[in-house]
Amino acid sequence: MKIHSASVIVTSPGRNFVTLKIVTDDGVYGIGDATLNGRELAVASYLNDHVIPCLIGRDPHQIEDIWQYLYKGAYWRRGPVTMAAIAAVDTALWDIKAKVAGLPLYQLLGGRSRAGVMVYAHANGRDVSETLDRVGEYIEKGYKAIRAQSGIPGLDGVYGVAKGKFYEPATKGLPQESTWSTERYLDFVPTLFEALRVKYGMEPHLLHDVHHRLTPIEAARLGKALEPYRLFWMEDPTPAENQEAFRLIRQHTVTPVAVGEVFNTIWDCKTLIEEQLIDYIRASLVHAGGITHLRRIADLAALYQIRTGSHGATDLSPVCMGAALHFDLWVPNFGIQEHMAHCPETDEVFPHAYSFKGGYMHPGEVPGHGVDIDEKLAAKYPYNPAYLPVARLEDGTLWNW
Ligand code: GCO
Ligand code: MG
Repeated sequence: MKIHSASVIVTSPGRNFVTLKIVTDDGVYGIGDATLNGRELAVASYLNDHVIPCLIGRDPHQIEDIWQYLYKGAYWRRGPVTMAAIAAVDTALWDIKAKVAGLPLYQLLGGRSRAGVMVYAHANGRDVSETLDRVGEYIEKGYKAIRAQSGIPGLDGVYGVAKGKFYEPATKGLPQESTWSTERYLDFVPTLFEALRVKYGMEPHLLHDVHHRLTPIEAARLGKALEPYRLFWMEDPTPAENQEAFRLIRQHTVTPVAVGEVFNTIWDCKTLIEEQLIDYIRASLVHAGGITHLRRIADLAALYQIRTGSHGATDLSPVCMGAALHFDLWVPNFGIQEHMAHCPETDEVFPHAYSFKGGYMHPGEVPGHGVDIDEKLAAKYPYNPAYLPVARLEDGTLWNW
């Protein structure tokens, strides 16, 4: 069996997605997600101009060798563009292998380790009372775990809070600017979680995303202040380029910490894992080199009782979601999977076998990863350039969004 051809499909059914399709000489095909929010065409070009020519004629079953060839063979290692491209190839090849075997992908990884994959939903509101309502709606729908974000008094346009009904941070045109104040945020967040625990009790798992906004000592303070509300996790409390920074957070709080949605390789989390500075590793299949590399990260994390909590925002396509659910069903040190529902247009372009029931998702039993792309429909949604916002402090200093 040989790789006969490969193509990149860029489509925007509600938001932009980049999808790689690899076709074999037997006519079997696999697809992989290569979406990098706000930098989509860089990955499309990397694939079209530099990766696809190297794939033609190779044996699609040699997933590991192809991974190493694209990683080591480029000489220039790591980085989000490279790793998203490698991930797309890897995911498409696992899809092909599983289709040829006639098995759902999780069976090739070692079979299922659990009955279903616990997912967390996103509840957000302009103020505490709206966030309380949204959390209540997700509890009604059966979710066991809910991430809560809220507008902050005195700030407009806070991370994670929708302007309309549907939260999507990337917007058309140049990046939007928002104002950030750590002082206002730190005073406010514990009041949100206090109100949530008063209203819903201790049972639902509650999560919160700090979105890289704090310094280590501020993150330590927040973690400590949130301890009475027993968060499932506090996410991205400070930027993680400096992994050692998390030592300081750990000295002060037992609130569990989750990091990694912007990581690309095992090197980004080596210290965090080996020194047990985090509790959940959030690397995603699409931005951290596909199943082949994510498995390596998860295995390292397992040595230290760190569990997975893969990124699953709407800027990861249903292809990533489907493949991630196979991974989650297998991975022994699974923690939780993020689930931010896609809009109906996206779901139509990417028909999928995965489903949700009672707080858990399942990848389905069809051979492969169970997600397809309707190319005719995809062509009706041309690329629509959009950027993520930036944040500035009240005095105008550029901050972390
Ligand atoms: C999350 C993330 C997202 C990111 C988005 C950036 O935890 O889901 O923080 O909301 O902001 O993926 O493109
Ligand atoms: Mg996040």
